[in-house]
Amino acid sequence: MTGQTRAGFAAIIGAPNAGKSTLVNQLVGTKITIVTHKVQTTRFPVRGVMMHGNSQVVLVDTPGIFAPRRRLDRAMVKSAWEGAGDADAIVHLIDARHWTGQGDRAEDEAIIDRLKLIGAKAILAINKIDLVERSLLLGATKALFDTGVYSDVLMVSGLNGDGVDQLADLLASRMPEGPYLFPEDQAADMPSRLIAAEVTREKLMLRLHQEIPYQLTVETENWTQHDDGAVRIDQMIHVSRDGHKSIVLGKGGQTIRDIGMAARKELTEILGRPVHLFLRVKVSERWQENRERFSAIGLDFDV
Ligand SMILES: Nc1nc2c(ncn2[C@@H]2O[C@H](COP(=O)(O)OP(=O)(O)OP(=O)(O)O)[C@@H](O)[C@H]2O)c(=O)[nH]1
Ligand SMILES: [Mg+2]
Repeated sequence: MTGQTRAGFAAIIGAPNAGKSTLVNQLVGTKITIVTHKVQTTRFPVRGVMMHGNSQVVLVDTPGIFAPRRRLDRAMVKSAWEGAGDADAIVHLIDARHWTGQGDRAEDEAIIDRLKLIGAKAILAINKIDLVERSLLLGATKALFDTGVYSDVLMVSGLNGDGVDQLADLLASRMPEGPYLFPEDQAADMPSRLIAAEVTREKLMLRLHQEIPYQLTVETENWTQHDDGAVRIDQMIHVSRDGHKSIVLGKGGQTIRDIGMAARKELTEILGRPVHLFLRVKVSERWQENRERFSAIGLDFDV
C-alpha cells in the first residue's frame, strides 16, 4: 500500500441490544464478537480490526450501557465508557425503533447526557433501519442532532449491511496518521481460549431463558492440540445454583448436548480444524464475587 497510513481506535457504544456486535462483525467482515437477541450479551470490550483503504480501524465492541445493579453490570458499563474514552472516534449506535414509537429511549438519552458531560463528539449511527419507515425518522434525527453531541448522522443496518460502507469511510477518515497497530491479516486479538468460551456462552444464551444466561460464565480450562490436527477443548460452565445446573444439563443431558454440538460446529469453522469439545457444569455460587474471573476478561472488580 502506498501513501500515508492511518490507524486508530473506534468505540461502538449504545444501549443493550442496539446491534453493536452485529455492526462490528459486519465492519470487520467476519464474526469476532457474539450476538444474540437478548440484552447484555457482550460482557467486555472486544476488539476487531477493519482494513479500509489506507486505514486500519480497531473497532471496540463494548457492553451495552444501562443502569447497572449487580457488580458484573457495573463493571460492564464502566468498561464500555473506558472503551469510548480511549478512542479516536466514538460511534453511538441506537435502535431506530426506540425513536419511532416502538421502544424506550431512556437508555439512549442517558448516553447522550453522559456524552455531553464528557464533551465528546460522537458519530450517531441509527441502526436497524430495515425495520422502520425512514420517513418516520426525520423528526427524531433532527432532535438527536440538535443535542449537540454528534458530528455526523448515518442510517445503517448492521444486519443487511445498508449504510455500513459509508460508516467505514467515515471512520477510516477519522483515524490519525500513523503505522498500523495490528498485522493486516489479523481480524481480532482475543486469545483462542476466550473466543472458545464466548462461543459456548453465545449458545447458552440462545438456548436458555430468564435469568439463567446472566448468572453463568464459561471458562476454557484446557486446550490440547492433537498430532492429527484436531484440538480438544475442555470448558467449565459455572452456574450460580443447583436448579440452574439441572436446567443447563436438561433431561438426560439433552440441553447441554445440543449446546455443545452448536458450539463445536462453530468452533470448527472458526479454528479451521476438527474440534472435540467437552463441557462440564459446576455450581460456583459466588463466581460473580470472584476477582479473578473479572480480571480474566479484563473487567474491573472494584466498581
Ligand atoms: N433487523 C435488524 N436486526 C438487527 C440489526 N442489527 C442487529 N440486529 C439484531 O439485534 C439483536 C441484538 O444484536 P447484538 O449485535 O447482539 O446487539 P448488541 O448491541 O451487541 O447487544 P449487547 O451486547 O447485549 O449490548 C440481534 O438479534 C441482532 O440480530 C439490524 O440492523 N436490523
Ligand atoms: Mg454485543
